[in-house]
Amino acid sequence: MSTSAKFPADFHWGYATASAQVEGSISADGKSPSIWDTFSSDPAHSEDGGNTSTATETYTKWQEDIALMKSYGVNSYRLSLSWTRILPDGVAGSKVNKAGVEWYRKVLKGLLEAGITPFVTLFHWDLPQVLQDKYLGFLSSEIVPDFENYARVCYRELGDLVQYWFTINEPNVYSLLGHAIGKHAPGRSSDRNISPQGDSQTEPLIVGHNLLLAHASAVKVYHDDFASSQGGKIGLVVNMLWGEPLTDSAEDKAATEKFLAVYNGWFAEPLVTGDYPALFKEVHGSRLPAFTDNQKALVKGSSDFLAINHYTTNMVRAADSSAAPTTGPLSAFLPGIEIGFEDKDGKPIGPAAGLSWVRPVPWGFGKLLDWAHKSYGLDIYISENGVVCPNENRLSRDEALQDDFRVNYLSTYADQIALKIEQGVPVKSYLMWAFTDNFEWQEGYTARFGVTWIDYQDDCRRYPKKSAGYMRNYFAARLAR
Ligand code: PNW
Repeated sequence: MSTSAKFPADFHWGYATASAQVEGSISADGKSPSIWDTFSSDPAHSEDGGNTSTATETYTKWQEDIALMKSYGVNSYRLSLSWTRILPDGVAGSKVNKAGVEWYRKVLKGLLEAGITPFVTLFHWDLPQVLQDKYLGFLSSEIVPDFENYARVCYRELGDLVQYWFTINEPNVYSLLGHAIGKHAPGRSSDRNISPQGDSQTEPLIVGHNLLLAHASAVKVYHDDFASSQGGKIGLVVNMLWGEPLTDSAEDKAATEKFLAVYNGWFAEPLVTGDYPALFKEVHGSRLPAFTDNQKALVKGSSDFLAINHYTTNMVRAADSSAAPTTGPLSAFLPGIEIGFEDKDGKPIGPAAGLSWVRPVPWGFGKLLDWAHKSYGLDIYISENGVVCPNENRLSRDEALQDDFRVNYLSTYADQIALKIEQGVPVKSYLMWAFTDNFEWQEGYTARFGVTWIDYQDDCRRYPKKSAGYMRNYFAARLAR
C-alpha cells in the first residue's frame, strides 16, 4: 500500500439496493406476490401511497444501471434476490422458476463483466405471500426448512457467480417493524389501531428466533455442500446503532449496555456464542424462546463475518422502568430507557437530516466499529450506510443533485472506516445505501437515499447526484492499487 492509500487494494466499496425497493415488474415472468407487494398495495401503508409495482424499474433497466455503476467507479454492488421470482410457490420441493433464475444470472454476469463484485442477499424482507398465508411466515418454525430449501436453490442456480452471500437483512428491523410497531409488512402489532392481530411483546422474539434458525440452517447448507466447490463466504446482516450514555452516571451507563445488548446483540451475539446475550434474556424473561443444545451448536459460528448496516447514534439515558423510547424501532419493546439526539447540555449530536430517525454522527460509527470488533472478533462488512438530505424530496431536481449533506455524511463515515482499519479493525467493505433513490418502505418514495436521483414522473430516468462523483474521486484517491 502506498503511504497515501487509506484502504487496501482488496477493499470492497460501492452501493446497495434490495429487490422489493428497486425491481418493479412484480408479476413479470412468473413472479408471485411477496408480503411487500401485498402490504404496499394498500395506500394507507405508506407516506405517499407508493407501492412496489414499478419501483425504479430495475427489472427492465438493469443494463443501464450496471453501466451507470461502472461510471461511478465502484468495485462492488449489493443486491437482493426476490424469493417469489425464484420459487413462486415458496415451499420446499416446489418448482424453480427458470425465468426468474435467468434474470438474476444475466444481472450477475453483467456485473462481473463490468468488474463489479456482487454481494447477494437471499432475504431482504420480501417473503412469499403464500408462506405468510400458510403459516404466518417467520412466526412459524415451518419457515426454517422452506428457507433452507430456497437458499439451496439459490446456491445451486447462482452460486457459481457469487463469492459473498448475505442470508437475511436486518432480522432486528424485520422483527420489530413488522411484528411490534406494525409499520412494515406483515404489519402486526399490539396496537389495535394499526393491526387486528399481533402481540408486540412476544411476536418479535418468536420471529427473531426463527430468523436466526433459518439463517443458521442456510449457512450450514452452504458450508456443507457448496463452500468447497464455490469458494464463497456467507453471513448475517445486522442493523446496529451506536448508543452513548447521556451522562457518566452508573444508571445511564447500564441503560446504554442494555440498549446495545438488546438492539445490536440480539442477533450478533448468538452468531459467536450460540445464545442470546445475558442482558437480552434478562429483559425478556420467559417470553424469549430458548435454543436447544442442537440449535445452539447450529447457530454458533454460523457467520463467516459480521455484516453491519449502520445509520446513526443515539444518546441513551435510564428512565422509569415503564417508559419506552417513543421513536425508533425499539419503541414499545425496551422499557427503562430513553433515547435521543441531544447531549446532556441539550446540544444536538448531529444536524437534522431528511428523516427523523437518522442524524450524522460519524464519531459514533467509529465507536461502534471498535465495539463490534471487541465484542465479536469477526471480519466486518459494512453492508449499508447512508442518509436523506434535509427536505430532499421537496427540492427541485437541480437542487437535489447538489447533495452536499450526503457528501459530507458519506465521506466522514468512510473516513472513520479508514481510521479504524489503520487501528487494526478488520473492516472489509463499505456498501452505501443506496445506489438510486427507491421505495423506502413505509416512507414510500418520499425518502430519497440514493446517490442517483430518480425522476418518478419521467420513466424513472436516472441522474447522478454530486455524491456519486464525490465518492468516485474519494476512493480513486485512497484505494491502494
Ligand atoms: C434499512 N429504523 O432499513 C434497510 O435495510 C433498507 O432496506 C432501508 O431502505 C434502509 O435501511 C434505509 O431505511 C431500516 O427505523 C429501516 O431504525 C428502518 C430503520 C432502520 C433501518
